[in-house]
Amino acid sequence: MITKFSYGTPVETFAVVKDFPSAGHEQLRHFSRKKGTVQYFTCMLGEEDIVYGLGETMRGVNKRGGRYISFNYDDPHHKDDMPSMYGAHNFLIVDGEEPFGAFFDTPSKVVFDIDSKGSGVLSVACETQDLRLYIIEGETPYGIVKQFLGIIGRSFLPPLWAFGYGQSRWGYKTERDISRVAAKHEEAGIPLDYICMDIDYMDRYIDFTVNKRRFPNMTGFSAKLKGKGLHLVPIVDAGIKIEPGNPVYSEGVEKEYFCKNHEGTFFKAEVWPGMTHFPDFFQEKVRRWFGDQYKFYTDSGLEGFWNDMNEPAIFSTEYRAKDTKPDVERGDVDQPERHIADFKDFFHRLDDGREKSNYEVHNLYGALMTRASGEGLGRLLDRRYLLFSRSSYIGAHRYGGIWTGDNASTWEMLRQNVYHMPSLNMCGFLYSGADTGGFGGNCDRELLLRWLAVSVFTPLMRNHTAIFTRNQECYRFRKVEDFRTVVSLRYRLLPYLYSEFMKAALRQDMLIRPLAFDYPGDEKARHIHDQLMVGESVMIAPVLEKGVKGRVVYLPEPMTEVRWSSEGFTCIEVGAGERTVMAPLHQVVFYIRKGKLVPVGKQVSNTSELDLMDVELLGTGTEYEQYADDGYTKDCGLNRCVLRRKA
Ligand code: MIG
Repeated sequence: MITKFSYGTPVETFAVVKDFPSAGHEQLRHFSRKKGTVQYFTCMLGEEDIVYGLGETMRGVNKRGGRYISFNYDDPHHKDDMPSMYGAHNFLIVDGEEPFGAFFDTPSKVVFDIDSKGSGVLSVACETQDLRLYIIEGETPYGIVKQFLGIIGRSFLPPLWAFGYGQSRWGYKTERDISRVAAKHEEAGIPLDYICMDIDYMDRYIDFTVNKRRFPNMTGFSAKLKGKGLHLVPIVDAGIKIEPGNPVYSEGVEKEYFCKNHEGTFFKAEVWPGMTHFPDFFQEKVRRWFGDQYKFYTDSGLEGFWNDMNEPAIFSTEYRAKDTKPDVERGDVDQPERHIADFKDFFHRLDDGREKSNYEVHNLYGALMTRASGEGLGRLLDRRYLLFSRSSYIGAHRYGGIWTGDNASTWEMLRQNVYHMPSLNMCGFLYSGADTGGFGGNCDRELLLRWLAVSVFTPLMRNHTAIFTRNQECYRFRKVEDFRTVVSLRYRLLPYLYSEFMKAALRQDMLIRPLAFDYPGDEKARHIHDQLMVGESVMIAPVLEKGVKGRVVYLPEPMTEVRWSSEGFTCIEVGAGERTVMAPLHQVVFYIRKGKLVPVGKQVSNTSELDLMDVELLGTGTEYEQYADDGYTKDCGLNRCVLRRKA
């Protein structure tokens, strides 16, 4: 049961696609509301309640005990107490005696205090009078999430190649750099589907340009790679360089498509290209115009993109020098204060005619960039596109995926990747993943192997790292055959992983879940967050600790333990309960639920060689409903081919 409450005149966020009549305010039962300068909602948690959700936030799967601020922000220091990440996913689920979900649908800042003081109080402070609140009641947290996913619309459907392995590094500059990455993977026998091009492919970091010296013939180059089954994925930043002669700049100025400041002139922000203007993605016509710019790339045969810097990230402005210190006097020290003034100084024209400062509608900016590019690519391409963005708001999941930004090469960040996946799934972001191996810092062999063994199971599986960090491609490390083994598992599992992703997307369900969602009533499973369910058949229990050879795994029911190594799959049946499992670096262990099957395909060097239907079956089930299609046709409904197989 879903009840909608409306307060003030809410901004259209496009998160919810279903229309509901608003209920009377007196019907709000789960929270008590206080109206002041903020809308303040509170409730009491039961001693044993778990709070799920909040998508891209730190601290783990159970959000209880922390304070989280929905205010999209570019901060690479992903510590446990970091209040804001790049996305705003304001949906939480209280798993108590009477479980319920709550979605605070507003693009303004929202502060969630989930019992941070240990007094049992959950409070939500929305910094606006205008919002919609959806309360969802149901029997179980999983049931509540499914209701929520039902009203926010279907996930974006990437092409099959987007489920392959991707290699990226900030620092690849030339056609030669990229060719070398392709050749080295081939040489090492490591499957690969795409290579990302970071900002250095551009002419002086200007969007919708290519540096001609570095890439003399992008069309020819992308065709050559495609011949080998490889895709190029360029980055696109939010800001448009101020430069006469940059046609996107000139047209944007002429048509007044850029955001203006309080003086009514175009707002200037320094980002990678120098001073830029920000497109006002809040306007339909601007979104259309921006989306159409991707033609520059699609004309060269490119079909995959990552959108960056769209919180938006700002280095400096006309009024604020780069090194301004946080404005502590304002009181709120854990806020990105030095940028607050920037965000208050540029404005958006909403489709309903109102004008709002970026600060007031901040959390929608990146999501609307994603929408603009997703819709543009939808018009430009006759096939599915790959798109993932750094900033997001619920609703953007219908147009693209997300990655979790600038993590680091640490074991803590690997664990955080595991915790993020189910929370992101609860908020609709099925196509997601972290920078495998870590963005900041230097990754070592052990961490990369363990991290790859986790990423095998996340829809976005991309190795990415920052400039000035140690090279992190698999072939840079000793005993490259171990990396080949781990990455190859991804490809052997693709018939299952792709099928499960598409089923989850088309049915508006989760792909990656906490154990508690599949084993309600199992008290032990309820508190395990370093193991995950992936699709209907698989449970993973990855090794997340340095220097260990295995771990303790909890099995809520008897399962098939599958050990993958260079020799292939070995399966044994194991009983329910706790079990110590050895998992050396060159092997990956995962579990298949009792009575379930996993189809595994043949070894390939990329998805262009993959036959989704040429599979053998692992596990103890008798039937598996496999989803398979050509991997690129847009209207999957029509190309859908559901098979039932007898073991
Ligand atoms: O200020 O384009 O999160 O993935 O490599 C840094 C360079 C800008 C941030 C992205 C990261 C990317 C980097 N970008």
